[in-house]
Amino acid sequence: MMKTSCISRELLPKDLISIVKKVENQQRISDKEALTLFKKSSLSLLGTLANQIRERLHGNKTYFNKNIHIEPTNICVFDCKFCSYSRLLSKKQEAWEYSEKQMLEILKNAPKDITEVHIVGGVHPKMGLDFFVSLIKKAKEIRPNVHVKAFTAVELEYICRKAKVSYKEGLQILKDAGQGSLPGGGAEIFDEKIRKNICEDKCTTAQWLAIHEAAHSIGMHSNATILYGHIEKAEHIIDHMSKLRDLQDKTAGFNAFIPLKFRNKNNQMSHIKEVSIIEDMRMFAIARIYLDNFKHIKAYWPMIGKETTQTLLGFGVNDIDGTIDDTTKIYSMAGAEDQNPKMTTEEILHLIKQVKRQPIERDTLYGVVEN
Ligand code: V47
Ligand code: SF4
Repeated sequence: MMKTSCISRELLPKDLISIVKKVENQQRISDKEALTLFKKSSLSLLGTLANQIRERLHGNKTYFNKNIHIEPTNICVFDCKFCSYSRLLSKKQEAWEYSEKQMLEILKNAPKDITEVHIVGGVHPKMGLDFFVSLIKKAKEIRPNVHVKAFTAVELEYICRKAKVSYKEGLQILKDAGQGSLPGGGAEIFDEKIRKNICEDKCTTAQWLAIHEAAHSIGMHSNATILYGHIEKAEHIIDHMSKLRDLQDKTAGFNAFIPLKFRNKNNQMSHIKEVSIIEDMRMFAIARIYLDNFKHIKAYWPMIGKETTQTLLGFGVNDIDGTIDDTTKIYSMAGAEDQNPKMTTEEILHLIKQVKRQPIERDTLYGVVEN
């Protein structure tokens, strides 16, 4: 039965009426309809629709976890124009390269109650499949109950190519070693032209999708991201989400969609102005409306900032990632406000409660953690 709408039809442009009706009736909207909605609707309409969906799926619940990041190296064979963090092999100033022992030390010293370690870094020719299999096995010996979410499709494409194994074989070897799931990085923008412009030498759209499909086929879940707010247009955002929605229809293996806002400090795209919070709210809201087969929309607070994260909880977001414990450099080097990202559990609870939402601690796969 159709729910009584709280959106006044008289105020809507004609071409939006049928689209709004569809969203309110929980019907899927087409790419064309999504584009019209994204381009033409007011911020308040997008927000109202996204929040209706968020509250239908999750009520006031807002998920977070207790996690740390390990970034094995910032040396990278690729040269993405938006990246502030990587150092080419030839340019080693400000570069780091942890040994296995150092990374295991980080894990040993991490707070006792973390449930996840997120391992992502640059693509280093010396860090191959064997190196990571050994790291994961030892990490699981030290902290058997900590979920290992590791390696973007960009790293995995390189690791599997070097090891001469298929994506499925490579992923199975990592799974057997103890890896639990994949993060969503490396997706950037799937449109071939824009991708070529901002990150031409790393894994292609088809490879990114194939790696996530292979992971899902062996029972490993993953996340998906988009890098927005640079040279892309609304069309590219919808096209990107369309490819994800199609794959999710096929595999149901994605947990969360995470829009990542382009930050412009210290990279080759510094001349591009960062978008405003209005664009952030529009991006997250259209994601919530369009991706009807994604359960979770995540705002990654170290990147977008704590106050914007709170605002986004009214624009479709129901997950804010974790406590982090000052273990990531990707965003601080790109100019994010928080130069030492960490939150205590009390701070994360306060952040969520302050906007009258209900904090729920989750594990990586969205099981509720009872304390
Ligand atoms: O793929 C790099 C992005 C991503 C910049 O799955 C930048 O739970 C903005 O994917 N401005 C890696 N973004 C991080 C990532 C991630 C983070 C947290 C949680 C999860 C998850 C995934 O960081 C890269 C790229 O899109 N990135 N440089 C920049 N200047
Ligand atoms: Fe390397 Fe990732 Fe930076 Fe691209 S975004 S240069 S793949 S570390």
